[in-house]
Amino acid sequence: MIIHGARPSPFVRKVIVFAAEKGIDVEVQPAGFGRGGEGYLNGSPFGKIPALEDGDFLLCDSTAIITYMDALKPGEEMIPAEPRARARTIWYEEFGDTIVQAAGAKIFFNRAVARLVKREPDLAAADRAEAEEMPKIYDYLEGVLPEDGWLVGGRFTLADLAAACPIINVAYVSDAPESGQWPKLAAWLAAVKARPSVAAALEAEAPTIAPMLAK
Ligand SMILES: N[C@@H](CCC(=O)N[C@@H](CS)C(=O)NCC(=O)O)C(=O)O
Repeated sequence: MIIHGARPSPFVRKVIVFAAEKGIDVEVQPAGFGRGGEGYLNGSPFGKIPALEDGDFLLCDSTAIITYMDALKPGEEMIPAEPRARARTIWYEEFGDTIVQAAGAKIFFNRAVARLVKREPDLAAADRAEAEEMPKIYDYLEGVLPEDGWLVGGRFTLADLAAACPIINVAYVSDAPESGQWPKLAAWLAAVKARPSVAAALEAEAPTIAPMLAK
């Protein structure tokens, strides 16, 4: 199975880690901004990453890809079956993909990606998102994180993975999430990053991240 995309994308990281947690082998092939292999060009009609290629089956969108993987290997590893836990897991995935990513991308894109793709960074937009949008997200997480540290069911699930992925990107270029101002958030983020599947993904993306962070 091939994942087309750039490893540091929160959506790409989400499917890479999800696959690892499900015991599904994936090969990651670089793609993005309209450039990549046939599987990406044909499988992602709007040029977004990730795209999936499984033989002759092409699919885009991280949530669709995760749904496919979960159906291939049914089990509760990442998506609980109990109705309320399952629904809350999907809420946190949606929250990560839309609310967190909408704010986080302004910070990560403008402080890390723009220069690399030869676009003019809007640093004021990044500063505004950091000062005005992200604190509401951190406050929310600080309020909902249980004492055991995981968002749903007392264990690592898609909820933690999806909500954390865009914050991991923000943390590359902003001290706030790990500053200690939101102690439960900082502890949760550290626990997510320490998860072997996530740690392996972060190690694999480090060479791609390094030039983005170079002064
Ligand atoms: N809903 C999609 C979002 C994918 C997405 O927006 N990916 C970004 C990278 S983080 C992208 O491809 N951006 C390039 C573009 O918008 O042209 C998913 O879950 O996969």
